[in-house]
Amino acid sequence: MSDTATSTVIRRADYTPPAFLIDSVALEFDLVPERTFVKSTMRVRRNPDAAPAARLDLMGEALELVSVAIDGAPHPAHRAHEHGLTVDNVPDAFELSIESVCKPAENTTLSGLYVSSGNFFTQCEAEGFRRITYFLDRPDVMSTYTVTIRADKAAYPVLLSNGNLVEASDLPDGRHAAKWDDPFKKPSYLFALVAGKLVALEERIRTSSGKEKLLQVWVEPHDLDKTRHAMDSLIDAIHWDEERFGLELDLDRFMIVAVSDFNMGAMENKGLNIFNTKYVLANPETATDTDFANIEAVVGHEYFHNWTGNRVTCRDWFQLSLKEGLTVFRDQEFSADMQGGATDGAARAVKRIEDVRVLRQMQFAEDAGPMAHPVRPESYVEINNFYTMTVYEKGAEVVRMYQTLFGREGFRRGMDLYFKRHDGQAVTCDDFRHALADANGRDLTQFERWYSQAGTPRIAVRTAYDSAARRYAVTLSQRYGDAAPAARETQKGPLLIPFAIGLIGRDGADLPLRLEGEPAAGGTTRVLELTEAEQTFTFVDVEQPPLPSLLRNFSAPVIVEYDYTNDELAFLLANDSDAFNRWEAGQRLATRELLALAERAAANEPLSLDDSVVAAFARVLTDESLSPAFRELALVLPSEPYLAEQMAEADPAAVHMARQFVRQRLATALREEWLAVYARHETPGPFEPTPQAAGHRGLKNLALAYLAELDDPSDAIRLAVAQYDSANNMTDRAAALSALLAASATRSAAQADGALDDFYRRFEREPLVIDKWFAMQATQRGSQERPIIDTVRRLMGHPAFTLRNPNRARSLIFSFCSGNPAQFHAADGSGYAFWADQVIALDALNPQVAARLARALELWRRYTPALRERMRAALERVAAQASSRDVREIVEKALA
Ligand code: B3K
Ligand code: ZN
Repeated sequence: MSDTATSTVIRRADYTPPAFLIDSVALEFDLVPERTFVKSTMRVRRNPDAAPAARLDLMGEALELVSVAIDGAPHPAHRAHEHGLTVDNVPDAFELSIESVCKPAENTTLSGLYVSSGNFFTQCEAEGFRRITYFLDRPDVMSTYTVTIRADKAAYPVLLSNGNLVEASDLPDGRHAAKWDDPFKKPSYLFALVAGKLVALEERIRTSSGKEKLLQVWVEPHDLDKTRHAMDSLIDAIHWDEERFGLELDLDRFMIVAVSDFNMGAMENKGLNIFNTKYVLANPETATDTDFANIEAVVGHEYFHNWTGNRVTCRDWFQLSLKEGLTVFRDQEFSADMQGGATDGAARAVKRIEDVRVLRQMQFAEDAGPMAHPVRPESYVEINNFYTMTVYEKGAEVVRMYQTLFGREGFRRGMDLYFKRHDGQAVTCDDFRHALADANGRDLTQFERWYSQAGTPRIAVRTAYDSAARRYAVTLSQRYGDAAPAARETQKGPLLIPFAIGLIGRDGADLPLRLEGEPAAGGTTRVLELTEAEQTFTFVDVEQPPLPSLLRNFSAPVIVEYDYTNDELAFLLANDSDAFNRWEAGQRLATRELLALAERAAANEPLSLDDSVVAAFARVLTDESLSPAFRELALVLPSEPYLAEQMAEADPAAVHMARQFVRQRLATALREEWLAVYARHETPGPFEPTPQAAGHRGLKNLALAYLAELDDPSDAIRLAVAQYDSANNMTDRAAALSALLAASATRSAAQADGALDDFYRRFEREPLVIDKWFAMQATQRGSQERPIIDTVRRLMGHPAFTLRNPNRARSLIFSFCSGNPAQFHAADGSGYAFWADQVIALDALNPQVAARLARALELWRRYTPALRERMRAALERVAAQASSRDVREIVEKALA
């Protein structure tokens, strides 16, 4: 094990302020791929609020030190070591100059300064700046930056950094220089540099105060025709933040740059956002409706960070959710407003359902496993492992609960106070909570538990109707389930849970709500505040026994336990005025059936599906008063991983069998309806990227997918071939290809193979589309005779495959390991052996990406005994061979 792999645990409780501050930095880069020379000149002073230190300790990694000078004179009292640079004998305030060299061309970690397609890019969050120069690389050290970049002009005509361009000049020997100045103080993780052969789509806009701003989306020249949607999304995001939060763009120019080698989605560097191409490039031929929506969301997310993250940043990395949870909440609201406006509840519910589905499938699972941690973690080994569903998605739910408690206006008051108090500062989650509390005159002490306790709360609901007194009592009790030990030790007491509820009468209409003690009835949805372990809320004047609609709009990230009958669920699915809960009722109904079927499948018993379930789905399918997007969501069965997670012992094969059985039953029983829906929701004419048109495409393609499940899939094949050939957009073309792949599981593979070849040839020059081509094959249904691991292994040898590009690695390897559970969890353990090989191979190149893949097995203890043992063996092999801190933390926690 190398020294960098030793597992030093960093604890929140150990936070101390930095002993020194760096007020300003002047960076000079001489860009050369093999050896880039960096000179950093810093104004350093002792921090009056910290204990005095004997020496200055700077972080540095993978650097070659050239020289150290203080106030212009060489300073020999220094020592470079594996983790950085120690400088002794420093005065109280001084100018520190450091010269060093880094090696971008050999940097496969994609953290720090690296080369992609011959261009230079940086990624500094969380701790990449230390791979560029020696620094106090922690978010509570905020400095102003000026950056001078020098490079060969022909090879790197465009030179970008944060802030404003203040100088550009030509140098001897075909080199040139650019100087950038960022007027805002920022932590080092927001530094960015880009250099290379790039072109930009440009727009000039005026912000609310009348100032003109330059917006640019930079890409490689052949991608310029795919930048319009990102630019439109950026403009929408700028206007939205002005309207909803009164927050204006503060720089004269705002740039987005796309890069194809990138570890995650995008990065909010001040004024110079760097994006994975996947979240920038789109036109109808290459991008699906989902891609378009994701681009809007991610462009919004990174832009919103300009205030929530950059202007007000995190004191330390334990506070990550301060910026991430809040910014995810903001991007969710942005997307909902773009989809449905502020008022169209049903359209907004579509976005809410999509977000909750991700939360429940991914975050609830994380919270039940060895990586369980609070929204504000207490410790970490490698911070990059804590960019998690909990910090992001559960964090966003925690922020949403403030808005649910205080309303939109109250939430806005809190935000305003937060910026008034903390603009320009590095602060904590407590500071945010205090701003919300003070602005609304509330004590939110108990609410802190949402930040400190891990695990998913369960709320058991009991109801009692007293017809003589016309009273309806709702008793809510909260507890954590059988949480993983990592979560259990954080659980100290009951939470403040906003629990939205409505009561539905016999005719399906909402009843007016009056709680005991209230003077009159008001409204039809009430947010109950559960603060105790158990509490009873009594509604009065209730004329008839109601059906409760619980946790409307998913008002808190919890699991609700209430025994509805199938008939009641069908009634809610048909009638609830809360669109989220209509969907939820259908999911509950399906989940219950599917889990019962999975148990039977595991015991080799015959399967059958209740007609009432088919009837409930048929009603949704044929109800033209519901939006197509909603119907699509309601007709998609709960995912296999989500179902497996609900079993006492997860059995992916049984879950797959049960889910396939229900899909086939719904396909067969409703064949005519699916065909009719397919025909009715075609979108002829020119492609329109609107949410409405996307809704039609989504429902139509779902119909196609169900038809492909029929024993005789000839209808699906006929429709899919025609759709593939005539498609004028990627949504339809990809859906047709998927349907052909699905139909090929029962029928001849000829059409599927032909379409796959055609697809590849057509899009050979579009890497993001080729990623789809790999992913579709990795996630396709297999069988005993045709295991998909064989396809995946074969595709690993395809000339277009490479482990070095994270998108490509994800498209094949991650898609198989996380997106094809029935095949990945093959009884012979072949999937796990493959997983171990790939984690180890990736670890040598890119620990961050390897660690993500490593997480695919973390829930191994939840599986059936035979699978569990095979998973353990694979984990142990990785534990013995992995060298990075990133992967070791994951596998060691899994095995502990
Ligand atoms: N803040 C970045 C994530 C950085 C991840 C570092 N491993 C993107 C975002 O959440 O906006
Ligand atoms: Zn973010």
